[in-house]
Amino acid sequence: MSVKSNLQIARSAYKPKLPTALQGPVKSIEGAATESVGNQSEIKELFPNTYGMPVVEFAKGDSKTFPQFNVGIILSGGQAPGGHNVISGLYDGVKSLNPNNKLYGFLMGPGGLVDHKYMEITPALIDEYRNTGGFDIIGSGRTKLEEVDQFEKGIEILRELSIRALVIIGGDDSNTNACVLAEYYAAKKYGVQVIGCPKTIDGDLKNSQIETSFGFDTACKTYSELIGNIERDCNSARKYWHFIKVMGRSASHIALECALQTQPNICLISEEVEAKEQSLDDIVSYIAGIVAKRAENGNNFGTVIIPEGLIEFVPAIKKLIAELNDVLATPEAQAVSRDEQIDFVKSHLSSANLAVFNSLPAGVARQLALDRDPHGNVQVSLIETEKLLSEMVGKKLAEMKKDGKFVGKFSAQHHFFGYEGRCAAPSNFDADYCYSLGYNASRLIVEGKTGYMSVIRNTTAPASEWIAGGVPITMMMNLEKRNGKMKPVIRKALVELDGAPFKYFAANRDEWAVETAYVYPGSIQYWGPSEVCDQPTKTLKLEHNK
Ligand code: FBP
Repeated sequence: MSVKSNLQIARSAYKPKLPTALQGPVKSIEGAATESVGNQSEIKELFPNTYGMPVVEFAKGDSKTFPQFNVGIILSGGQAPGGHNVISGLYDGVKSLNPNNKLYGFLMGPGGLVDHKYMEITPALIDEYRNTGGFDIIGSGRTKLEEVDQFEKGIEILRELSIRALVIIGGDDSNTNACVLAEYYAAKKYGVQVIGCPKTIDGDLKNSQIETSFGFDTACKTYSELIGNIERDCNSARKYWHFIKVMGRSASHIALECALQTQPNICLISEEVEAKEQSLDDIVSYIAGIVAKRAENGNNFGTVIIPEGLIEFVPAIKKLIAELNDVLATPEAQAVSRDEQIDFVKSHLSSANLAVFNSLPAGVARQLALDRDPHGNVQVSLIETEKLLSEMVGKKLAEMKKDGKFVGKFSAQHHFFGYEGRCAAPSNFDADYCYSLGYNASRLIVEGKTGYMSVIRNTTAPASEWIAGGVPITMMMNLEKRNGKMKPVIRKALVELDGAPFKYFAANRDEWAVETAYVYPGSIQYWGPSEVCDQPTKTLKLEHNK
């Protein structure tokens, strides 16, 4: 029998808050026809049945009765705090429409749909998981749902279980796949709706309609607690520079939010590195310069936050990765054995990219050349950028010492915070937000929507004032190159250098570099004063001028 912690027991009684509009029967208010964010004619041609649909907002409506229906749910991709609350919100939502409705969970991600592995979500099961972190209720996976065979295998089980709608909880790639599936089922008139839910700790699934992806809040608060603890240790011992890499495969939202919360001496932002066309040497010189400046004041310690995706944003390395992706996508590359792949890749790179490839430490070059996730992304979480940078900074400082430009000591510690935060018990924000997203999805289903993402807005206001509705997924799409081919994908939201969060950081970072201006956020609190328990991220507040 599993034993629960006292916190888990107390937390299971928490009743997530819902927007007022969802607390009872709803009516939907539809806006004007929409357009995709880019490549409008191509996206329209690819999605003839789901393109151009209006944005939908829910308001209080009249009570109605609904015939019984069943719903399926899939957790896709990396874990994010609050996934269980999306499921409990959806469960409560579909039961509120008709108590005989059933919710089925497909096991271990989209693969569960294809392989017909599922379980019914029962009242006892859902009660075990309310307000808990993790995706373990049904498991998650990264199978890419994109082949007609998979869609056809899916419809077999959806029909067998009389499932009317499938909810896919995922990031940009998984929601792109949800949209492709929605379009396919609509084109075939299979009568199954597909609804997406914006998940990812990375925070890069946001746009004019989606304010934040769920899990970002809790993950950032968890990492910020740990970074604050390290800062305090570092300010106590005064002998180490801590190089802390934080997750976020591509965008630097997590690094930036953690910096806003903890005020480290240095935080690198990948998007700025790219915009300023910085080389690895430029980055190393910047860090070494700050280490030297602090040493002049007798401060041989500090903290550096490094976004996980940094290496991909260094322009020379980005060019190399783009060519590697093209080379690896060819049938010849796929026929080559893994042992021979590095030699194959080297013999197919242009001379400029080969020079960059050869200049990288062997382990980093190997990671860039070989390991891809099923969506074709470089697995940046496996690249030890924090060690690479501290080693290079150490070398630079040794040279500076010879020239009398560095007078201190440099000793580094390394950390990588990623998995530590992805399954944390959701903060009040994520618990409420996720529950609302799931509950809201049930309303999109009875409104007959497909190819929509469940969306909750106005999230810097109290939950009762949140705005609930749906946005057509095609509206967020454009064409991008993936695995060597142009594909319709949801546009990833990177850190905007003219956005308020980055501007605030940039205006303060020089002071934080030299001063020891650390902030210690402490652990997530679930009970207590609202300014401690119910605050959204600093990113969200700055973006909304709060
Ligand atoms: P999602 O985009 O699927 O939410 O996952 C994001 C992420 O947590 C990244 O931050 C990280 O690079 C990656 O997953 C790690 O993947 P894995 O869980 O497969 O190790």
